Amino acid sequence: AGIDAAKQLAAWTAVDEHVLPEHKIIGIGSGSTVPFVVERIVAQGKELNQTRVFLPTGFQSKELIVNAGLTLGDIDQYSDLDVTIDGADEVDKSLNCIKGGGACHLREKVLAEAADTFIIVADYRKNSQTLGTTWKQGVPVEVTPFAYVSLLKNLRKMGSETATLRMGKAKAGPVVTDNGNFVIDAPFRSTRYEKPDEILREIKMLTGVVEVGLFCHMAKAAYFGNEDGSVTIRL
Ligand code: DER
Repeated sequence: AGIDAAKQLAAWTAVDEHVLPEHKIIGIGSGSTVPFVVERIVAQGKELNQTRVFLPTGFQSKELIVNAGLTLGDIDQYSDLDVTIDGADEVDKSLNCIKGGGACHLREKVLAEAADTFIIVADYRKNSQTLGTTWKQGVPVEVTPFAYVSLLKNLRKMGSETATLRMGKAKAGPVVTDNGNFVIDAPFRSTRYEKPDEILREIKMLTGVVEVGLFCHMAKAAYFGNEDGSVTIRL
């Protein structure tokens, strides 16, 4: 099966097991796997979905919810979620994740934390023993634009010698997040990724950092769609 079939498989299996009729307040992540999550929830039927609200993790996620005819909820009103489902850029054996490939990790982490259950859905390319094995772009760090130069210096001093400001592809200048901030991608030597929560804490303490794309000890389960049409579930 191709990558998309693997994403769909992970998403459908996770929704079938973790988005049950009693779950009413649901966080929807960002990226190219979550559209399969939304399509599977829509398939649960209009009647059930009219009893639910769906909270987005950014512009793309909001569009997904609106275009699927699902009801948008605001986190200010629904601050306790039943379940949040999201993709990831890489997942290690302890379910620590690198997230932020889509520059949405600030709101993703807020909704992941606010949910009773946080579930990761991904294709087989994200299934690693240690972070940094397949994802080479580094740890995505959302930063306030005012501090990006000093942060590049401090991240390089911290051991990320090749930390770089994420530039737009179809846009001159840097990527700007849904929150009006910049993203620095900070690669580390592979041994550093063995203790992702140490990198997380060190980066988070740097002045000007808004949020770090390392989700440590947050996911309750990860669903990986495999090339052979099977699903790997890690708890
Ligand atoms: O930015 C993120 O963390 C998104 O969840 C994204 O990176 C997930 O990747 P995907 O497009 O492979 O689902």
